[in-house]
Amino acid sequence: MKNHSIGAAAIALAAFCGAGASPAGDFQIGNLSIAQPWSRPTPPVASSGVVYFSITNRGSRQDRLVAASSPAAKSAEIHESRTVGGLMEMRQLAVLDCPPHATVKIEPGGVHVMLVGLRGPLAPGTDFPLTLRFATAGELTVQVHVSERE
Ligand SMILES: [Cu+2]
Repeated sequence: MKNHSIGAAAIALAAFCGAGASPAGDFQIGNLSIAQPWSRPTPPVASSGVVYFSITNRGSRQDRLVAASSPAAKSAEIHESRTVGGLMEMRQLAVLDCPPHATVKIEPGGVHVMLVGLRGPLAPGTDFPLTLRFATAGELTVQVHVSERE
């Protein structure tokens, strides 16, 4: 009996975590795959954090990332870093295009999702949810893994 109920709970949890979470840290919605969302740990005083991942669009039509949000911060913005006159600056993007049959890499030095107004430090080894809203595919919540990379 006990094993039965544990099994049911595990299945329910898997269904809840939902829309195609795989052990590799990849998430699916519609024609889109979100691979390996990660974020750097932040010191206690930090008020912002940065999230990286990649979006693969296997479909034949363009989609676009239109919004992001996370309980880890007051807001989540799509930003682009670029060097202008020798200085690195960031600007906010209204949307991020995801062309058909292509992968958009959201990685250090380029486009990123900025967590503005962190509610607490991002601790190494932990995960937090990030909800991404796409114009066509809809809304998907991924788990962002906090780790040092590079
Ligand atoms: Cu930024």
